[in-house]
Amino acid sequence: MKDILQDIIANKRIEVARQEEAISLQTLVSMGSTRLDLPTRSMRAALAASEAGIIAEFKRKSPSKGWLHPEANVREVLPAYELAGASACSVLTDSLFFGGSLGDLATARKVVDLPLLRKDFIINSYQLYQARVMGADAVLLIAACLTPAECLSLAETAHSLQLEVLLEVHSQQELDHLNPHVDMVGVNNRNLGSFHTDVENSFRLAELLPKEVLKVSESGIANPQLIARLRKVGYRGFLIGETFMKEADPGLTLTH
Ligand code: IGP
Repeated sequence: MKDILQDIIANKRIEVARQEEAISLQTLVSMGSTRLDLPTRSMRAALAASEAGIIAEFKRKSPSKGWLHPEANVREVLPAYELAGASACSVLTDSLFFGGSLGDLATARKVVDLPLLRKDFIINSYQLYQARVMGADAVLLIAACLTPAECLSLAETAHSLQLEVLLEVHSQQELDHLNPHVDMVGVNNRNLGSFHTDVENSFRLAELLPKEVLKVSESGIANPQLIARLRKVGYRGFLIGETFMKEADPGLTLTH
């Protein structure tokens, strides 16, 4: 079976090329100049300071689960996440596979004060500028989509735009993507190629992660007991989407 990640990346290359054709980098930067002058919020600091460390994700659908919440509205869900005590929010901006948009990110910026993560498949620097202009504070770089050299160059550019970098790894080998511009490392419990999800992956990799970097566990997190166990082995951030988004009222689930 062809790995879904290859399809996602192939589509992403076409999508970003089209976007760049429609709005050049120069135009994007001049349109976003007011935003570019504003400071960003530190997601790393918010997670380090919190006893809970929840990064609550806005995700309408996923390739593995299909539609979770087609009608979900950023204007309702994000303020509810904030009220319920989330430390940060993640907004999926991929449209074809996850039903999101950059508009969702821009709306998110208007309705909450929390640090915002642009969650997408970032393959070139144009997407970093988009993230910054639309109001993101941090970006996800996925090791499985990038070479270590690409990852370094994107992380440098992200930092030059005051965006923090969350590097996502799934295996020990991918730790070769670590570089000094990585602020947080996320261990994805889901294999993006096969969708197999196993939270033990975070436990397996915990001791191999560098001490100084803030550790995030991603995907398949469904109960507070698991979060307590993950905290014991050093994780300070917990990226949760499906558990919240499959409910009628995603924000409410976070309080229970
Ligand atoms: C959230 P879950 O199982 O709680 O919905 O997972 C998040 O970790 C997941 O959406 C994710 C993701 C990604 C999505 C992790 N890495 C990369 C798209 C791209």
